[in-house]
Amino acid sequence: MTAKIKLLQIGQFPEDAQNLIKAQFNCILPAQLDQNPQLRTDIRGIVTRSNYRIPEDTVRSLPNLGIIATCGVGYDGIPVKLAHARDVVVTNTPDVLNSAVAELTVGLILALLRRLPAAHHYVHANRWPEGPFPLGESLAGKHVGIVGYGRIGKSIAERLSVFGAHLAYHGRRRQPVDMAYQPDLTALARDSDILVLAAPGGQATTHMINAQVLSALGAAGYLVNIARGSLVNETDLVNALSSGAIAGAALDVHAAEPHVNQELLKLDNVILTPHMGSATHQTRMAMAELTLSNLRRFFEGKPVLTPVSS
Ligand code: 8YV
Repeated sequence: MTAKIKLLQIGQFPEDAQNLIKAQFNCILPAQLDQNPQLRTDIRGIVTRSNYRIPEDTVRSLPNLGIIATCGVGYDGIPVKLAHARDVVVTNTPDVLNSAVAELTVGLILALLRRLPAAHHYVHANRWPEGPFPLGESLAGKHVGIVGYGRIGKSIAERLSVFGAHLAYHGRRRQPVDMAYQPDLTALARDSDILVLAAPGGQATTHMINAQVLSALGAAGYLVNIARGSLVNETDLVNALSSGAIAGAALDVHAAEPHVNQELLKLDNVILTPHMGSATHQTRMAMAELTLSNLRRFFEGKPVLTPVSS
């Protein structure tokens, strides 16, 4: 029986996905590598998750590294240029998670507009006899601006159109789609009731949501972030939420995961979830299987299924 190929595993995987990967590869954890540096020459690949950062020194320290496979669509935590310069293949898992992330986005929007967490606690605290819970807002007829119109942005738009929302998008370039394109982010915020962030993380989008954009979104506006915490200047967001410059926000992603900005915890007009956009059994298994397919094909000398190009 041939020895399993050794991979450096960065990040924890859900149990079912972890078992799938360990059945086919020998997963070495960073702590093991620190204790046994001689293992570095044995490591042929890195398997990771998209919300983990891989230091450039890690890539440089593995002389026989051939592939970095991330279980997730985002690769802003991977030094892709360095990897490619060293002829290391990088793969991600696009498309298989579009529906799950889009579904959560719709859920967060409805939770904000209808104040579902507060309504739940109102009944649980036996406060209903005090009188009816305050009226909420309809999604039908709302103007929703989508920032980042890639695979996930498109999946979100498909679902929101069914709810009768009016849609527009902002991105690096106009796309051949039947939807209003707004090249100016502040203008999109001004014209939106709800601003949904679906753009990739990275230097180009860091803090793209700042005090100016939030002011344009306005006192009746809502911000929803299911992309990356880095897109939002959280200090500006806390100020906007605290002052009423915007009505509310729902954040599934955060600047310093798994730690959340403590100022946000003091506010009652923000919904916070733990980076769970793709966190369904079905989706995470599909992501793990695609990650494994990429790894297997690479080591069999075949083209990987979903290479990262840039
Ligand atoms: C999480 C995501 O990274 O796919 C992404 O880019 O942000 C999410 O799916 C998840 O932890 C992936 O394993």
